[in-house]
Amino acid sequence: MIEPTVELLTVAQTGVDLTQPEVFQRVQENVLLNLSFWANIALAGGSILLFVYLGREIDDPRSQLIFVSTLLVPLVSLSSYLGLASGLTISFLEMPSGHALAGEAVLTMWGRYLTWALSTPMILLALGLLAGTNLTKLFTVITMDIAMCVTGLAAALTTSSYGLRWAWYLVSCAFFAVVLYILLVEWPEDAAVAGTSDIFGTLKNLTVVLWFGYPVFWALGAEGFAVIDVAVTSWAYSLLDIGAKYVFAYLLLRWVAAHEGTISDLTTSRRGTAAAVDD
Ligand code: RET
Repeated sequence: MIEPTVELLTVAQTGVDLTQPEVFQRVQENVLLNLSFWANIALAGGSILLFVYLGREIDDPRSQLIFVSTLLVPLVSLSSYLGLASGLTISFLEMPSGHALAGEAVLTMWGRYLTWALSTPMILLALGLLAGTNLTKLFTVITMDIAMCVTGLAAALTTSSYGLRWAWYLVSCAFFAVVLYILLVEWPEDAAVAGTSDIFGTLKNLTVVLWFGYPVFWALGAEGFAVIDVAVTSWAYSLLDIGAKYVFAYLLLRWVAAHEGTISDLTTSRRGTAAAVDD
């Protein structure tokens, strides 16, 4: 009896014109899917309180900027998951021919890709400040990252052609490659000069490994090859989010709160060198 239920909850027969209350109803009926949202809402709420506590005595302006950008990660996340849980940022989209679920309306959590365009730049801003990088690299990584999220959104929302869904996906991967280059090649050198190599290295590894998971699950999920179920994909994203956002932010803030001097020295020494000109 599992078959019809799954069918009903992930694929809607008249899906394309479902109203928001109907989408909400379907999300509620799929307990696994709904839990993947509410677990993150609870974790984001707890993280916000913990982070405010951790950052309560940070005085140095550069450390404060890292704190604010890190705090924005769970704040955006809470809003993002509320959008999904309420059905506001979910649509049932009819898949084009060539797709494994061609002609059927598939639950698409497009709100995720939209809000990543707000949360991931905050992660990168915090990491870049920690590495003591310059404005050019910060601007590059953040704009490429936003482009990655927006083209990922385009991949998920394209219903006219299966080939074009994957074309958008590849464009998004190209932007991702630039982000990876800066994370793996440019920033480790900057962090070595800044004296933040240890913590930067840990956070860089966590970020690179977990961020790779997102395009993999996009490809395996209902939006790509449809090898795995919508609720399982949603849990995969939710678990990746827990590591890439809350664990990441906790490790970073704990370090910044204990090493404010290192960050503030970085500001002072850069001011006294030609580095300011690079900015
Ligand atoms: C998509 C699909 C298209 C190809 C690529 C993707 C990459 C997504 C990434 C998302 C990271 C999200 C995070 C969110 C935290 O709030 C859009 C899935 C490359 C890397 C860390």
